[in-house]
Amino acid sequence: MTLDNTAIQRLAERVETAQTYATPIRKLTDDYPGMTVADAYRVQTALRRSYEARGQRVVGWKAGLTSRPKMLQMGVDKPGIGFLTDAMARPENSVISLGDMIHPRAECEIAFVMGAELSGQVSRDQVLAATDYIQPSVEIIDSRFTGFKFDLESVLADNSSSARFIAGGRPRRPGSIDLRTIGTVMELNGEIVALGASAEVLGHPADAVAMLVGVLHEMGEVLPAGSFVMSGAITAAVPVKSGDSLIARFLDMGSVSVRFGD
Ligand code: OOG
Ligand code: MG
Repeated sequence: MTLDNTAIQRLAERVETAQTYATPIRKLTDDYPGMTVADAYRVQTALRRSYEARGQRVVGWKAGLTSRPKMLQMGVDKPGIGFLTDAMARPENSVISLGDMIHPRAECEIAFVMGAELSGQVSRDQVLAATDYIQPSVEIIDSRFTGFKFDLESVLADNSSSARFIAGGRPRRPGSIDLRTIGTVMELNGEIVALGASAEVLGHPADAVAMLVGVLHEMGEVLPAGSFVMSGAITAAVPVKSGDSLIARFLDMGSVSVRFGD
């Protein structure tokens, strides 16, 4: 840690303003080159507390940069986490407004709904045992940094680009399906724009949840029962614009459809 509490608070306000007004900012490390990953999570925590103080509720967490296609796309080689609030949730088959985002991109992800609390260093099997069900999901990310360009510290402070998320499709019990071999096809306006398989996510998406629980532990937090957890994009993220329709198909798990508006 290199930044004092005043700097952390100031950076959280800078990020919150960029998120609220959809105005791009320089990456935080341009002004604070000594910023560490621990500092970045302190900014993220300050941001979370601020949203909670405004009445938003944390309903889950997301892992990000957990697949090679994502790491290559963003030029970052380590995964991270972010929080999800009720204000970010959108129903499937709805029209999602993009006017309040800067440069949104869509991702196909396997989501876990937790039946039991998890904390500390946990194994893949412990994650699966604590999972009530898994479900297809789509995440809409929106980096607050100019040109969608950042480093690990900046993106973590920006809550890992979290913007919106949609759960849908057919929920499955974790024991009823091989979580490594779920094929995904993303169609944008009827064209296939991204193809993948779930093993891209750290070899097994439950390992991304284990990573996330470990990071939470370092932040002094646990993953509560009932949490909605996204394990990270399987493929590179795809830019979306008003008027687009998106269908994310998941092998043996149905699909998630949304349309985008102004
Ligand atoms: C960071 C967030 C990455 C994922 O699923 O990999 C993410 C970014 O790429 O902007 O949500
Ligand atoms: Mg994501």
